[in-house]
Amino acid sequence: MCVTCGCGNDQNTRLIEVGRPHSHGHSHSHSHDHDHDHDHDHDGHVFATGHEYLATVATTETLVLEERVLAKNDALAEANRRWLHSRHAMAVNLMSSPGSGKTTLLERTIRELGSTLTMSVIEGDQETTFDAERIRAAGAPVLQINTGAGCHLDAVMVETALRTLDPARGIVLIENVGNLVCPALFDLGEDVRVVIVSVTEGADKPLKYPHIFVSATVVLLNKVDLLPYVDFDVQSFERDVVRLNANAPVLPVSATRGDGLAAWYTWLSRRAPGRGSDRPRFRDESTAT
Ligand SMILES: Nc1nc2c(ncn2[C@@H]2O[C@H](COP(=O)(O)OP(=O)(O)OP(=O)(O)O)[C@@H](O)[C@H]2O)c(=O)[nH]1
Ligand SMILES: [Zn+2]
Ligand SMILES: [Zn+2]
Repeated sequence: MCVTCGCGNDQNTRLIEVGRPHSHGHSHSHSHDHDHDHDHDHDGHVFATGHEYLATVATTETLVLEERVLAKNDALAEANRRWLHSRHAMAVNLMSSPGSGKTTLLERTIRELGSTLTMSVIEGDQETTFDAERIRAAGAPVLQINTGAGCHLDAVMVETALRTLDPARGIVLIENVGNLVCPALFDLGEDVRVVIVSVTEGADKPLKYPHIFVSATVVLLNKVDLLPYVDFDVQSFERDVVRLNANAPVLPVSATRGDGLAAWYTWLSRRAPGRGSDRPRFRDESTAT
């Protein structure tokens, strides 16, 4: 269950190796027990009463549950990070709204940087293996996680995926479920958080959804090829990102036309294990001579 929005059911999560036949480990029964109290007064406020009352009385319990779920997730994420570092690999968590261009950016990055940087991919979507098939065609090892009703990936899902993927030294790119809200709360064991916004979404996103920007390592502004056709104030977007997180550079890119991708490749390559000067210092290296 997502502690942010209360949706989802982890039992429906599926791990799929694209290209191999798979069987469903669960039945597709979708009958729900839905016996809430609906004290409708039929004045048009049809979702009131039962849910609002439950929300009030459950606040304390929800907060305790939220803390426990997140603490457990954080511990597992730390274990994922250590496991990756022990094999000279690191994870990059890509987060955005649906359709901002995560898979397009990954496809192009794999095609254009794959000869100099070892990359593998974990794809997160509620349903389908569409994205994993695109990544496979681009030439990288990939594993698809389908979260069912889940709105984000978590450290348990990534741990399972990592053990199946068995990534080599290099970078594991994790495309999170398209959602600008819940993924922000869940550390997956990554060293780098990439937040992607496309210019068609509007420049107000940092102020409306601040949490994901506060935790970003870098912000990519995608689809800049469409700037002539949309009302998007790049300067105010950049100003708002800096206000929330002065450490996260904003890189304007077009994943389809190629604008700004050289800067993205340089930024990413510098952070890869065994490269550049400002890459993360891994514990097993800091003691090495
Ligand atoms: N014009 C333009 N279109 C783009 C760009 N990047 C991606 N697109 C288009 O945007 C649409 C969505 O791209 P995806 O890469 O599938 O987006 P996504 O973030 O992976 O989507 P989800 O996995 O559904 O969350 C596709 O039609 C892409 O071709 C870009 O830089 N410019
Ligand atoms: Zn959620
Ligand atoms: Zn995608």
